[in-house]
Order: sequence, then structure tokens, then C-alpha cells
Amino acid sequence: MGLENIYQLTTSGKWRLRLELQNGTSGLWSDREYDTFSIDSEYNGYVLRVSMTGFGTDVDVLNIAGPNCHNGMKFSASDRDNDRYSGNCAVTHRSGFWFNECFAINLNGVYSDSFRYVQSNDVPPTQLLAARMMMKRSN
Ligand SMILES: [Ca+2]
Repeated sequence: MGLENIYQLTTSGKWRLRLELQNGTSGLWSDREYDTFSIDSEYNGYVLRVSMTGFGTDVDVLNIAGPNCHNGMKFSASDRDNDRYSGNCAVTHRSGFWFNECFAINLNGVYSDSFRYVQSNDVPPTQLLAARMMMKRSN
């Protein structure tokens, strides 16, 4: 589903976002759910807005504290540098995403390369085998 479609859908009602991630080493799936999910218009750079309440078993990977936080960032692509990095994260990591400087997770990343996420700021990134993003209207 494209960004414009997500924007159009999330302009009305309240939407949830569910992420399912398959660990590239163990093959195990983990998931997390955001209570709210929307993106802004193209004019506003399709800014990502998510919020999560309560505690999951994994870190809030889209809203991790520090320079890798995705929440509130515009979407960047190879021809549209909206990140806070001096270069272009989308070029460096060969994918479009809501990059900051650059990412805690890269759901559009290149397999066995930039398709990975951080579980904690203290440990090396985890490679991903597969990932799903699902959205659901909650009211
Ligand atoms: Ca940049």
C-alpha cells in the first residue's frame, strides 16, 4: 500500500499499527502494536505518527529515544532527502523509509544488509528475515 493511500485512510478515524518481525538468526517472530498510527499529507512529507502505551517485550522500535527515532520524521527516498543525516540515508541503505540519522528499524531495507533493527541501544542490530506492517481501524 502506498503512502498516499495510508494518508487518505488515516485522515479519518483512529488507526492501529501492528508490526510483526521475524528474527533473521532464530527465525522467531515478535510483534508490537501501536495504539495510534497516521501519516501526514504529501505536502507535509508523509510524516510518521505513532504512539504506544504500556510495555511490550521489545523496545518501541519506531519511537526509540535518540537520533534513530522514526516517529515524527518525514519519509525519505533516494530522490527525496528528508532525514537529519548529512548524507542521504535512503541512498546509503538503498531503501525508502522514515529515516532520522538513519534508523532503528528499516522495514524496506535490503535483505541481509540494511533489512534490520535494533532491540536495544546496547546491542548490535538484528537482521530480519521477514516483516509485516498491518493497520486496523480502532473506532
Ligand atoms: Ca540528509
